[in-house]
Amino acid sequence: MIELYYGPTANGQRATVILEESELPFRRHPVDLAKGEHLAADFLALNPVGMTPVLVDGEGPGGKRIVISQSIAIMLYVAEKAGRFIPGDAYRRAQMHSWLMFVASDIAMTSGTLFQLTLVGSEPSPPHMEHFEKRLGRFFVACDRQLDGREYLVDELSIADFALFPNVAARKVLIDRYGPMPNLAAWSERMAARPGVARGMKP
Ligand SMILES: N[C@@H](CCC(=O)N[C@@H](CS)C(=O)NCC(=O)O)C(=O)O
Repeated sequence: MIELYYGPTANGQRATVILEESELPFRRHPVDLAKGEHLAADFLALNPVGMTPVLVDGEGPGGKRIVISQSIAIMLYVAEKAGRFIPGDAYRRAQMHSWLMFVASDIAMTSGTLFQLTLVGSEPSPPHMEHFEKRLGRFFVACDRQLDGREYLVDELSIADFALFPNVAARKVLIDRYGPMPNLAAWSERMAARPGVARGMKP
């Protein structure tokens, strides 16, 4: 059985969305970040970095228990195990990896920085917030262009779409502020309408 330790954030949602969509059985273990549960000894034993999400599969490759952190690595693991959402075609697969890295290192990072700024000082600094919001807006415009004439980022539905969705859902306001982004807005509605995505987005 797969056990998932997660917080109700975009990183956690990436894991719950791919698990719900893959239809593999799993058990949810919410981790209360506000209470510091991610820094408790039992959680640090799973991930010494003290970050959610973490997936534990008692029946990993070769029947061995495996512990995986990093939301994108979790998505790749689950999709591979389920045999879904990873293009069979090498060209599309390479494109999917490119979008996954963009989500992980640029989109999620910038969105995470915006959240971190709200934790520093009594008021988030407006120039810093604006800088990172503009940057994220620019990244969303790139996604909108990629989706022009396509239903999904690499033409077929893949984990790149599931990886991106939680960040777009969390920062929807930027679509209008730095848009118009009609392709990204329509894609977002298509993604939100999927029952697996809807279940995965619930805390
Ligand atoms: N790159 C990591 C980021 C994980 C992450 O930032 N997790 C947050 C919750 S969204 C966390 O556990 N933060 C606790 C901390 O930074 O102390 C991933 O994709 O999983």
